[in-house]
Amino acid sequence: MTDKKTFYVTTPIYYVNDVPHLGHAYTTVVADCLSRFHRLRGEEVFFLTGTDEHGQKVEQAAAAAGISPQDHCDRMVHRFQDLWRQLDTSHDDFIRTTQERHIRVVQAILTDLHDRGEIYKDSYQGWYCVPDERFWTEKDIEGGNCPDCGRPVVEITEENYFFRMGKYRQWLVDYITENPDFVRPQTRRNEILGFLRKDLGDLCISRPKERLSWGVEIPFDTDFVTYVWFDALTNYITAPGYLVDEKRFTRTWEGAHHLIGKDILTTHAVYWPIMLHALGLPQPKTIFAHGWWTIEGRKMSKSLGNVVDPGRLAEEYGIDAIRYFLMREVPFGLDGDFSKRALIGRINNDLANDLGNVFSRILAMTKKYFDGFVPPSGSGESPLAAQGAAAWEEVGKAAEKIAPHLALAAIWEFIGRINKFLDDEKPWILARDPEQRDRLARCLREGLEALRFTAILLAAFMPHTAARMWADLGLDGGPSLRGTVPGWNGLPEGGRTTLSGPLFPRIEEKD
Ligand code: ME8
Repeated sequence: MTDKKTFYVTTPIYYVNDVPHLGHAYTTVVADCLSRFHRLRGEEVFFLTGTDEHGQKVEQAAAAAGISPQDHCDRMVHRFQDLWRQLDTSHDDFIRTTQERHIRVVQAILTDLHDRGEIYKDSYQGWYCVPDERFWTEKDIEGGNCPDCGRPVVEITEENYFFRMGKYRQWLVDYITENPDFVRPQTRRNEILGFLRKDLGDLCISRPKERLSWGVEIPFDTDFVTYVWFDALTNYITAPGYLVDEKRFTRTWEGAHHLIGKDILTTHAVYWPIMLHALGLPQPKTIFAHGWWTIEGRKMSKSLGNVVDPGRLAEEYGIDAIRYFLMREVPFGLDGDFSKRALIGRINNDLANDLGNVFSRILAMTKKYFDGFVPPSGSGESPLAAQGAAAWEEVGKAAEKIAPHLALAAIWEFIGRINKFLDDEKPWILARDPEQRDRLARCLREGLEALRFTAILLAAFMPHTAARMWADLGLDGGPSLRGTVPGWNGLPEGGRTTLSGPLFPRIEEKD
């Protein structure tokens, strides 16, 4: 038996204290589309998301609420879990850094690296902001003051543990240079290579418990806890079974793709690869850092009161419309701006006009001229089959490249072809002439077949819409392939179609 490689995709594990917003939903939705696409092709998939639960902010928020940090995390984690349920994301696992399975792995890694001399103890000099309880380095502080709150900082020297990261700088430069798809897109790859031109210091990976106690305890020195990033990054190997199920781990890890925002590029493209390398583990296939969403041209922030709740948005406009907008509006990797106006524009033009219209036109004519029954396929060639196959191929290439905008562009090109086919054939005119009955049957049959094919193309990106199309076409189950590519002529003759309402009603723009 051969072990098939798994397509493994991760999102960042989000800070449990944050209110989930559109930015978090973005990364998770793209990971969901990729997962669904690879599953549709019959591949083994592992899709991981979760929450980052240790650190000072959690400790402080719990203290303010008068509860233990663990109770605080247990309360907060639901906000993410509920949102993913509401958005119907298909993750296979949800990891929390406070879980026993994770703590065990973090401690095992620390012990392993310490035993091999990759971690050492040293004294550390820095500038401490007492009211903020935060450490700063010499280059952070501004005129002797905290860069965050502006109050004076004090110089502190304390003992800490360090990871020998600096000696791997050249190794990492060579690895990134030899593996052009490792850090993506190209702009981020260049950014990291630029960052690595300077000397790389060792990484302080501990905090004394007197300063921070809410963290994973260092197993060989219980006066310390682990620095949050060392703990957080490890989640990516805990979940697929590192040190617990080596077979599953190896099979999954070989196909790892990390999706992140550009805000956390250095931790993922410098710290993490070096941690893995020092552990003797292979690198993930890709670290893809996408761009940043602003809202109506402004940074999303609590103080501006413009934080977009994706759950509310989905209630108002539908999950699939939001998914479509996020993926189509901006090429994955670039920054984007969200506005209601742009969202409504996409819904009215692309979803209601292009997709919705072609769907209702074909089903309405099938009802009118064939009482809703699928006409026989007849002989002769299928004018749209080759274009459908080409769209499928483009979608596959786009998924490989992690370019969901290109996948949707290819699908919409196909939808345009179907609309054009109807405009050329003019079934409403054919219907007036009884001698053209066969041609009318062939035309509508072709249109229905193209809609079935479109449902398959859309299944990973807009799963609810695809399922609804599938059901209205009188098909059982959900959109699926026969084999590894979707065939043409999958509609059973005599099947009964229904049009249960518009796929995407137009939205009136309010001023
Ligand atoms: O950084 N536009 O968690 P976090 C696009 N716990 N994406 C955005 C965004 C925006 N405006 N805002 C947030 C952490 N994101 C760490 C990660 S991983 C081992 C530890 C998304 O809650 C984007 O994916 O701050 C970004 O990288 C992530 O949320 C940051 O989430």
